Amino acid sequence: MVKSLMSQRATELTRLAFGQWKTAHQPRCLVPHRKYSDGANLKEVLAKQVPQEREKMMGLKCLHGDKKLGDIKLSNVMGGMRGLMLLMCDTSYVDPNKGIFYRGMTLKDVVKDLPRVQEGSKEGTPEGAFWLLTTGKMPNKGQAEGLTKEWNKRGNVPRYCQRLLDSMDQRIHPMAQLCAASSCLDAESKFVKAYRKGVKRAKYWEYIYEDAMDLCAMMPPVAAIIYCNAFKDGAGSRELNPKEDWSGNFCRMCGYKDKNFIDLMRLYFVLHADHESGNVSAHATQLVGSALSSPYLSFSAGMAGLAGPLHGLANQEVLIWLQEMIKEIGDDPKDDEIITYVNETLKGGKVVPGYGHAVLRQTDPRFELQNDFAMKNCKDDKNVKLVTRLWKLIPEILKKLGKVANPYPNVDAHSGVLLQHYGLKEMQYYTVLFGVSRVLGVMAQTIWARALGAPIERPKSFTSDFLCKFLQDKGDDKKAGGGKKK
Ligand code: CMX
Repeated sequence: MVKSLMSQRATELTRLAFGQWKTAHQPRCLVPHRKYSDGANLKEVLAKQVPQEREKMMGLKCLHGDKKLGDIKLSNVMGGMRGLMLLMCDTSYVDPNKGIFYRGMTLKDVVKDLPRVQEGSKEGTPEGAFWLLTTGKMPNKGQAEGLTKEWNKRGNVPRYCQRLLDSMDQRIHPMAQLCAASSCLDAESKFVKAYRKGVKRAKYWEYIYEDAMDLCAMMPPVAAIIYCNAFKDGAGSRELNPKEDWSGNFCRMCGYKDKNFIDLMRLYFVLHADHESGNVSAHATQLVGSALSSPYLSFSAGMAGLAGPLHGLANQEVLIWLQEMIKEIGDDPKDDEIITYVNETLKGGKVVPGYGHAVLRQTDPRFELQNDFAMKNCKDDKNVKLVTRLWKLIPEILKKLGKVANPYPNVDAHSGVLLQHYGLKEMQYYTVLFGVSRVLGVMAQTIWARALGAPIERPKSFTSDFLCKFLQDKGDDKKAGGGKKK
């Protein structure tokens, strides 16, 4: 009797949770969440949201756990799992035509609405974007400012990590240095310490949150040390200035003071922060985090993925390709010369870097937003002009190949020339900037993954022989079944 009453109550609760979910969830992907959250402290705001989100998940699992989301074809398995609805991620969503949405807002709206915190700044802060990604609500100015202050307090890089970076042979790529720095910071992990002592699962997220906040705070100084060691003989400040924001501190530590450049970096960090959870860097971070490795280790794994030429390294590759093109046909080539050069690249078996995307099917809005910035601030720059011309020419060439799913430019096709314009010319470093930005999205995702108890990932793999036999047996069954029917 008691048992049946309890199970009745459980069903009631899940139905209730699902009722709330039905009204709250579906629009969340599509409808902007502009209402400010109550409270100045991010952790307190999240502490209120976590129980509601947990109920929603419980409702989903209990009431709909056996619903099908689609069929799996062998081509999906052999095609990098593209198109399969396999992951849940609330921080952002990529629409093939409209691009990325941060918590239901287009990037254009995010960029427009983020609070301007620093005096005279024309761009919102990445700190504000982190607030949006974690809470689902646009921060007000005080909330965004509060996060900047908190990160300035948390951002001092421990001496052992500085020593590790100082000892790096400069043949080690800046991205490999970033992975090493982030891994070694695992020694700071509050989650690891709490886990060793024994902490309830429901409380994991609170320690993960602390690690995520510390890691975000330390990212600009870590990246600045890598930059100064590699390109400025180790010169440069390693102290955070409490009066500056995340981007301002980063630029000053790297030796850049131009206010427009700091604004560019604010924009850059906001634009590159998140891109769902299926891309290589985000997924690697989530996969490793699902084993309860610390956020430092899981971020390091994500950065190892970002360092690949088909992913984040493409922004470096774009510039190398562009410079080689300029060397060969000059910085003001005729259209025909550009077309021939692009065709030569393709004939050489290479991809055109900065073009194409696994999910997007239109020009990446992140490309367009960077182009808007360029048109306002440096439209006469020769490289900027060239990038704008390529935008018109390359899609037509790629379309003719007949196999490229998205012939339009992605985020990486623009960032390099803007950085070059302001004097940050060391292209081997560009993916580190991408990584600094990406920490925001993947840490927001990690906090929620632990808050909602996402389990360890363990998809089943099969040998190719098993698959052949499985398919053959299925074919035989069909034949036999067909025979019976007749
Ligand atoms: N230039 C030439 N060929 C391209 C191409 C490009 N920019 N983009 C895709 N193709 C080719 C692919 O190589 C593939 O050819 P094969 O069948 O001969 O192997 C074919 O078109 C189909 O590929 P697709 O379905 O269009 O693209 P994928 O989802 O497989 O790959 C991506 C997506 C991004 C890896 C690919 O477009 C590419 O290599 N682009 C250039 C590198 C780049 O800019 N990467 C950055 C992406 C943004 C990011 O993740 O950071």
